[in-house]
Amino acid sequence: DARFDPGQADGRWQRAWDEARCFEADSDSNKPKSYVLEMFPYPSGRIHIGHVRNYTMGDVLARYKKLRGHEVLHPMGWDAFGMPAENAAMEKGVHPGGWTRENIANMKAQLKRIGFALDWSREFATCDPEYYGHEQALFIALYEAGLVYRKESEVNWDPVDMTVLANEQVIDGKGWRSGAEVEKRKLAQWFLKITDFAEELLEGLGSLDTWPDKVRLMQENWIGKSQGLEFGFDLSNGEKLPVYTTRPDTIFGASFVAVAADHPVAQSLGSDAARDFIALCKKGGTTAAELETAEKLGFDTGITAKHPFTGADLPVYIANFVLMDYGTGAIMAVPGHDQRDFEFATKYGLPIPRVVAASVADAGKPFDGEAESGDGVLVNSDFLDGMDVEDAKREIIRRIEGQGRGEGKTVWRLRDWGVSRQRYWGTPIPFIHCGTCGVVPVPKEQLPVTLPEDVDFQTPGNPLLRHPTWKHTTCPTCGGAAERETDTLDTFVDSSWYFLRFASQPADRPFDRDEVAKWLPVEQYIGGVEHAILHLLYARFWTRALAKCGMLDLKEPIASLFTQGMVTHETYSREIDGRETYFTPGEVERTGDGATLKEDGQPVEIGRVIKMSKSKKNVVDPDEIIATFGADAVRWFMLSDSPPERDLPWSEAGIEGCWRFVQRLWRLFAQAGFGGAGADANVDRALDRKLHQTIAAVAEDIEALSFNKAVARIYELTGAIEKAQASASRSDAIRKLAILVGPMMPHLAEEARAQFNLGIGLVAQDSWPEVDLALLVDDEVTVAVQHKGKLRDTLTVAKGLPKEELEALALASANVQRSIDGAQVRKVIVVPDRLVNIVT
Ligand code: ANZ
Ligand code: ZN
Repeated sequence: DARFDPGQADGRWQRAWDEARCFEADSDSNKPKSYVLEMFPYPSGRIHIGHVRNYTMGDVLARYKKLRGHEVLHPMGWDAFGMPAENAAMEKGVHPGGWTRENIANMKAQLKRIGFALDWSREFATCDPEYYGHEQALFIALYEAGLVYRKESEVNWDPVDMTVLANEQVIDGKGWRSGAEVEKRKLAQWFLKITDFAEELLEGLGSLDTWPDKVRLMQENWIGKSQGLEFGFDLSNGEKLPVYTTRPDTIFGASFVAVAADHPVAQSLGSDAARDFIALCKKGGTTAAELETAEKLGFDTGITAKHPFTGADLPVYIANFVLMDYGTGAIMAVPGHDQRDFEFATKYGLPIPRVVAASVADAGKPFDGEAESGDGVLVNSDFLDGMDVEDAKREIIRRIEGQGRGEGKTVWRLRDWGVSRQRYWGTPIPFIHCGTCGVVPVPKEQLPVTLPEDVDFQTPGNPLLRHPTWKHTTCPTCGGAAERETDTLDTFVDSSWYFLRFASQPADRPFDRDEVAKWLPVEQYIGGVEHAILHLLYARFWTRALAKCGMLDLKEPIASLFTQGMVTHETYSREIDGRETYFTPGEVERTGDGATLKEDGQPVEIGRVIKMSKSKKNVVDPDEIIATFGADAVRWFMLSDSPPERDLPWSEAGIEGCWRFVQRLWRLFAQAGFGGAGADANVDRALDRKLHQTIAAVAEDIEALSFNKAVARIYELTGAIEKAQASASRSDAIRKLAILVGPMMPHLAEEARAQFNLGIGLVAQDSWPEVDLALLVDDEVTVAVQHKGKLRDTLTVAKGLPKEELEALALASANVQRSIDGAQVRKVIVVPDRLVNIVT
């Protein structure tokens, strides 16, 4: 055919790969193994363009590794539990399970249409009872290892919906759905002891040198190891108040002391005013970030604290920016050098002494509207004056320890992981509460504890708690009446071990340790940077925790991580009735540097180029563009132009260009049969060299995930082949080009091979072309060989080849031999890099 028709070809080859079971991974294979994984999607309903980019990258790598003779594991599944399914249930009256299954079916069909080389035989959804049953077994194993516990903890409580809210569901202190003022409540919650692994998780980052630096830094900050001092103030009421500081050097700059609203010192105050203030503090958000930005509020307790060196009486405040669960829940406040303290002191008219300055001469310099948290020398600090910050820290710690008043201490920002969710659509926490025996794990043979099907979402609260029968059971220990735990697990638990289950799927256990060892660690993990902290830290923690339980021989689950950029597009909007209304790219006509709405021809505003999102309508639908341009043009676009870690601006012109390139390649593939006439025309050394250099370079680029560079090289090679005269080299280059583009444009490659006889069998199961190393040398020269004053042959040789070798090559030439025709060679004149003249 004159044109490549993806409408025909795409489906044909997708079926052919399925039938040949091309992409099913064999754990018992002797080949080197490659585990290529992209973050599995949440089945929201449709694949979006960000998924397409993410999975295309992984797919190119997986297909390439297969061509390199690796046994490749490239699985796909569904992160299927979570809130959106329950929201759909509440809004549309559908069952979360049915909604989720339908979405999975749709999205799987979409992924298939893009031709991803996935091992669908290993597919699972985290909402499969089989999967979450194994998860329950793992949770119990961690419990038995002492890594799971229950504790009273504060939650966001929506008094109207009668439900616990996640932090993201609290908007300006109000429930996102009910709009009611959110309260803080104490509830018994399940926790995983990630803090036991804080040191390991921090140290382990050092070995992850192929992870992006920014991700490692984010995890480091999240774990937040700080070296400081804990010491006690003597209070005017006779009690001792321990505080924690990471800047003991600034102790002479402390002008007040502050405690959290939950602190015993605050709680013990009897006055109404104190109680009102504490209630006020409870209203705001609880996260450190919220506290950072919220207005600083304080309440003077009337108590004072004696400064350990100056003897001054410092006022003790309750302050809303002090957290109860960090350090000791109390601080020495140094307004000159801590911004939160600065804002507080400014508001309440407290002194702001300077104790650190650029030099001793600057001791009296006023502050410029904000705290100075930087380095310098100590001033106005008695025996510390003139010291640098580090020396002063050591000196204060030494003196405080000497007084027996406190000691140097390491404090971690990392908290234990609260995994309780008062929700239906999650993994039931496999425990039973018995009045006699307490909290008892569900016996292994009773797993999985499955979710009841008949649930009601029209009444607020947790459907599991309300269910008439589900929670009633008998105690596995004493046989008495008992109740099931009605909390379900945070969905981040589901994604903390799914990569193990992909590698090994025994029916009776979560995974097989030896089989996991064959595949893990994941050779290349690809996903969004939004998972830089939680998901990736939890996955690392689970791996270490399971290893500690003796279930795994693995420290780090992911050898190499790559975080891809987003797909972006400008936005189109217009103000209608005072509200910004957005339009899709399809509804808009671009006119030079402006844009109009197709419907009414009136201008619309062109907004910034931002991540594609439904709310801003700046989206393209993968199905639509695949229907128009075929999977390969879309895949090619996803890899072209932008480095993969950068954002990729979607453009109509760009995808059209990709479509044209697909057709251009098709026309070129059609020419593979034209070998060129005559022995002399058969070799095109320049093209050979270009081909082999490209084979080597594309391989390097794909291994480095520099897909845009690989794309550029393929454009170059294509141009070179098009320009070359017909020759055996040219035919060879065309055949090999079909393999080179195979990982990126797999349908085109297969269809061209089949139609134009470019090789045997499926491209997907072929081998990456061998590189002829001799052809990689770029500094080659063409040397003319003369006999009887006439040009008989040309030799392409490495520059600077010694005379004797040139002479030997020249005499070995078939053309030269024919010309000499048996005559006696009397003399050979060699001009290196240029000429060989043979005299007979
Ligand atoms: C005095 C000081 C002076 C502080 C100064 C900082 C700068 P990082 O380093 O992030 O761990 N802090 C201690 N416990 C707190 C709590 N429960 N709630 C809110 N803030 C608390 O932060 C440690 C610093 O945060 C500590 O060092 C303390 O303020 C404050 F120039 O003490 B600092
Ligand atoms: Zn019991």
